[in-house]
Amino acid sequence: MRPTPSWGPPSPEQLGWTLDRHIFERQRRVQGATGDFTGLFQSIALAGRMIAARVHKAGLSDVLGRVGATNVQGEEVQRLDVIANQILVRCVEAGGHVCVMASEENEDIIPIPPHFPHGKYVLMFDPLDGSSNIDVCMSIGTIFSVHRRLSKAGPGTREDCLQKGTEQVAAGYILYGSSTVLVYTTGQGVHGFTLDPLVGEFFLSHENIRIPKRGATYSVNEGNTLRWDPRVREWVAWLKSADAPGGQPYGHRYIGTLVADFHRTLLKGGIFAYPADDKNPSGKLRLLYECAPMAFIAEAAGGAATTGTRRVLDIEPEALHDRTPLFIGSAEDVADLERRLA
Ligand code: P6P
Repeated sequence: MRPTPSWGPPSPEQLGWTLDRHIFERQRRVQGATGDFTGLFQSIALAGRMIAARVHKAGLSDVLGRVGATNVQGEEVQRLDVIANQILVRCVEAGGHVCVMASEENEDIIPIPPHFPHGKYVLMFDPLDGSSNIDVCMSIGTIFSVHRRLSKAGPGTREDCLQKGTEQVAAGYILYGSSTVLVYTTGQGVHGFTLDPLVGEFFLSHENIRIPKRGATYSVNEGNTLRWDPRVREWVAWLKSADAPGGQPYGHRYIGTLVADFHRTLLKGGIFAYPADDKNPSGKLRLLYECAPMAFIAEAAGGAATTGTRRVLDIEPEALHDRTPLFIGSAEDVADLERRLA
């Protein structure tokens, strides 16, 4: 064992505490684990590294693409979210860990090609959330949700995808920001890993994340104020007043990428909201691959997630692209909102 360096406890890198090692340790503790979940997670992490590499040179590929419909490599310049979608599908479909996938980019379910084995899991994802922010070099992210299949064998079905959020086996996101961070939970603890692009590995950087019981920041697109339910308008006005919890107005932060706004809320506390409005009466954000995975993470970190009147994880999905209003973050901040909308 190498001596602990005199300047302090060894960093995760020094301990080689990578995502792979973390997942293997978890597998060792799970009775009867087959390694299927570990394999799926490794495929997702590989896709995350490949997407990160493309996201962090997005402007360049766009410049290259300006010479015409194809870039200097002769590839057709595609939208980055289409590329991210293809990367995730290709990395996962061959592994034999899933029986079906669903994506924000695909109208219907994504079947596993018949020549690949069909596994026991279901993977749903938003391959590049916030992609409108790519052009202005703002943070974007990938969100994923894992369920166990309900069908017995063979190709997975749409019903395998339409499960309540409480049934998730795992949920997570990859934030492509000033650094690339992968955050995931299997329901017991929330852990964050930061990509070292030189090593090509995710290293444990945020062990057992707990969201503060209350924060001092709210995150919502105030441009929609006139379209909200009046009680939502009153709630936001209250947060901005001297009567706000703690006796001083909350700060306002809004990036416009759910993954980024949620990650800040998870680490610092406070509340993120995308309420229903008269343009989006069911809300804008999608249930299966945006709100349910974020709600699973928030609750595993000691926070909460509501539509305003009910727990997000209790919603029975009816269709792949169902939308829902979302208020998510510190337990006490969410409870304040629920009291106002009850
Ligand atoms: P608005 C990005 O387009 C997204 O789907 C989420 O990532 C984000 O939270 C929301 O929409 C932003 O929506 O209407 O404020 O631009």
